[in-house]
This record gives sequence, C-alpha cells and structure tokens, in this order.
Amino acid sequence: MKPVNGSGMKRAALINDLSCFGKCSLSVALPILSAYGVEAVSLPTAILSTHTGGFEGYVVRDMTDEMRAFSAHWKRMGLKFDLISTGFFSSPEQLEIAADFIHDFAAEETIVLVDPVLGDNGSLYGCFSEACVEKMRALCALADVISPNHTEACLLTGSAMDTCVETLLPLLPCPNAVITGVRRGAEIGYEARLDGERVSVYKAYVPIQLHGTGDVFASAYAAEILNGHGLVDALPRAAEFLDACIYDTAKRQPAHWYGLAFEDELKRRTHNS
Ligand code: PXL
Repeated sequence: MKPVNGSGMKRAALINDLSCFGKCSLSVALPILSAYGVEAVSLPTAILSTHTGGFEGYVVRDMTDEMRAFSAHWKRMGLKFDLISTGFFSSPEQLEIAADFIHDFAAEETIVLVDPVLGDNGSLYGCFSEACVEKMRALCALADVISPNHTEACLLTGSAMDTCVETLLPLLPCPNAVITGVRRGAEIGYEARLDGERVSVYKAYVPIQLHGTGDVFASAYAAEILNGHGLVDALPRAAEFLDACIYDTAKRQPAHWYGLAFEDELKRRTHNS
C-alpha cells in the first residue's frame, strides 16, 4: 500500500454528524479546518437532512455500523492523526466506539478535543438519556481538552443548572476545560482552565439566537492548536474567529437563522477582502 502518513500536513479525525442543511458539526468543521490548512477526515456518527434545532420532520440515518467499519479500515491502513475531535453522537454505543477510536489512534502527541454535545439552555437535548451523560463523562476523561457550554458543564458534573463556573471548572472530568457561552452582563465569553492557568475571554453579547456556535468555536480552536498555538493562546484566537462569524450572521438576519454564516470570515481571511 502507498504511504498515507508523513505528508507534513496536520491531520484531524472529526467524529461528528453531518447535518446536510443547517450549519453545525461536520458542515462547519470541514471547511473551517481546510481553510486553516488542516487535512480533515470525517467519521460521521449520523447523516441528517437538517440539524435538530428548529426544523420539523428532519430525517436521520444512524452511522454506528459504518463508524466501526470505517475505523477498522483506517486501522488496517495505519492512518495517523494529529488531532481527534468528537461532537454529536446518535446513541450511547457510539460514545464507546469513539473511546475505542481514541485508544486505537491517539499517539503520545495526538491532541484529543471532546466537545461534549449534550444540551443547552439548561436542559439535556431530547434525543439523549442519562446513559449518554455517563458515557460522555468517561469520554471526557480520555480528552486533552473539553469545550462544554454551561449546561453541559452542569450535566457532566451532576450540578444544579445555576452552579457558577468557578465551582464547575475543578469538577469537570478533564483537567483542561473551556466553558463556552458564559454570560457576564452585556458580554458573553469563555471561562477556562488550561495548562494549569485560569483564563477568561469575553466579547460583547450580540442578542440573536444562534445555532452551532459551539461547533464553530471547537473547529477554530482545533485549527489554531494544529497551527502551533498552545491551549491558552489558541482560545482568544478561536474566540475572535467566532465573534467575526457572529457579526456576519447578524447582518444576514432574519434569513440566516439556522446557523452561523462562517463563510464570510473564511472568505475575508483567504482572499484578503
Ligand atoms: O450543534 C450541536 C448539534 C450537532 N448536531 C446536531 C444537532 C446539534 C444541535 O442541535 O442538532 C444534529
């Protein structure tokens, strides 16, 4: 077999769903990582006609069997990854497959980023059970860094939904954690513990309801890390990227309600316009 490693380009495995319309998960991760010069390899957990946030009658195809078969093929190929990221899962079983994937493919230098997609706005998404929360906790323990929103941080730590970030951070099942979407007056931001440092980053809050912000942030954060930035340094850089996408999305309201218009910022960055 011809060699598949050693091209000099960073390679990321993206374990996430493909929501074909709407902007989240692989639909945002693939273009963002590519624009940052990273080779992105998808391991789809499910293929959906749209994401689940605001569409009626969406169609879902579960990819559990394919996840096993694809990763077995990659194992036979000896494929190597510089980063493994995980996002949305469509069954508790898939969380175990992701854990096996990390055991099989994460080398000493591989960064494992778990975005523990479980819920938002104070509740667990309807498609998940307590079993998913439990397995997500175990997956987070295998990660180098996790990026829960406030709701997910509460679910992972078994805390009440009004628990403050200062209490949550040391309880999370991974030493490096970025809690996203934290409100502070007229601002919104990130409260993190990274490489032993306590880090806060805030931006002005733009009052529109947005889908997929966590996915855009996690993609940019992974991309910044793979471009040589440490966990601390990558945070404000990814926050800057997301912030630009939010302003572009606000300009496109009400039509662009279903996700972030991340393409505008990618175009500016890649075409200097
Ligand atoms: O953005 C998280 C996410 C990922 N994948 C699917 C979703 C959501 C959030 O609603 O529906 C399918």
